[in-house]
Amino acid sequence: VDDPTAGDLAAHIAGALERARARTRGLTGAVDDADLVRQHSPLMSPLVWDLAHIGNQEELWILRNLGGREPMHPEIDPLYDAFEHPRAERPTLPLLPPDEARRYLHEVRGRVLDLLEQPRWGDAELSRGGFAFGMIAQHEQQHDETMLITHQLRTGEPALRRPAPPAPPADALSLPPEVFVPGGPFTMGTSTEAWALDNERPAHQLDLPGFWLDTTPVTNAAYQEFLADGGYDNPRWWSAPGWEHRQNAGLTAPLYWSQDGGQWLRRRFGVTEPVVPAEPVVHVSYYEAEAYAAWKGRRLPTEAEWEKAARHDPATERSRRYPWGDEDPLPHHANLGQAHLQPAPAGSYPAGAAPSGARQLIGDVWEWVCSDFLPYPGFKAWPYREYSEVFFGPDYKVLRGGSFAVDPVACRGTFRNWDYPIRRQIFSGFRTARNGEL
Ligand code: AVJ
Ligand code: FE
Repeated sequence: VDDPTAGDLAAHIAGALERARARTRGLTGAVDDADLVRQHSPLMSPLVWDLAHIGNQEELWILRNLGGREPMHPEIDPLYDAFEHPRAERPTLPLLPPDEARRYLHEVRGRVLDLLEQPRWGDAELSRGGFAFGMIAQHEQQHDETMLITHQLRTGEPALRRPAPPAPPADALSLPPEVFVPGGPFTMGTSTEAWALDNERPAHQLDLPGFWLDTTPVTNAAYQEFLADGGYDNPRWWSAPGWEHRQNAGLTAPLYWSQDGGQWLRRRFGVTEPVVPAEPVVHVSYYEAEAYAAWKGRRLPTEAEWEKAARHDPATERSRRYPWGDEDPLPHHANLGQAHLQPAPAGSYPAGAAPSGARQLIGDVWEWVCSDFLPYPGFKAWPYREYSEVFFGPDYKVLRGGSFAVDPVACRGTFRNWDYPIRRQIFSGFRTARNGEL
């Protein structure tokens, strides 16, 4: 989507919107209506809230703000404004019942596709490169990941079809444990990626010292060594806020893990199964990631280090869109788009490796980095402050790279996610780094 021609752009947009909608239908059609209106965790909205919120944001940004149309149902707007009601409160609101929510999404989408066929879409800035449509396709996919998190939190019989797990990589055992990223300048962020969101902008130069980075995300096997060594009981490895949280929340292992005799089990989408040693660890908080890294005598990478490892090409001295190059993600590059309902074994996706040799920077698990969520120099909130700007500051830590639940449209080498350091219902893992020269 860097600079497509107008005709291709409309087709590209229609494809991205339909892909998001097919996924939304799958996630909301997998359970009955009673399940859609139920709250499965106070951390999450009922699925029917996400559903109508998707339609409401599409109406707001495409039909009203881009196309200049009148509101369709102004009385429902406050119900679906994420800042008016915290998630825990949403089940008590007079939400649209599932059938009405589905009808609303269908009506909005019909009008959006009509607008897409017009020679001019409206507001010039929002139209540029199809940005407003791209933002809305990403928004729906982001809520699809949110709904997948709700599915994972949900108890009871499995509801989702589980495709076969990805096959292990042929060369996993011969991979070096870490790769070196040479020091020097690199370009962080973007000013040219048409559908990049405000917090990814603008491109700016940074000069970093060389550092070493884990070739792959930290695996369950490695994490289990931390558990076996009493890592959760030794304050030495934890930061002060991390240890306080570990005590208050009674953390003893990643979320969804349990022990049966000597064996670690995990619950995944309604099925309890053995923890697979070769898979990246997932459902850990920032504080757990930080403690593991300290125990290893290492640290979490900074956000800039992560992005340099994922994008910098020393041969051309420019930043790529993805670790493998500028080509949009294909199934052999990365585990994305809920093609599998789990991360792939560490070392998978050799075709998606970065120039440094690091693998799985994109897809599989979101990776905690040690940086707070802050604006880049020259940041401008656009098109609304509530996407990024209101979250900047020390309360949120950044996650990079996207999980198996992220669609390619909402994933780039520059994409930034953020959450509270205590959160672990998200598909979060990490890799570690250390200072040093080659
Ligand atoms: C970027 C994933 C933190 O889900 O809270 C969805 C994305 N913003 N609707 C979130 C978002 C508005 C956001 N994250
Ligand atoms: Fe939203």
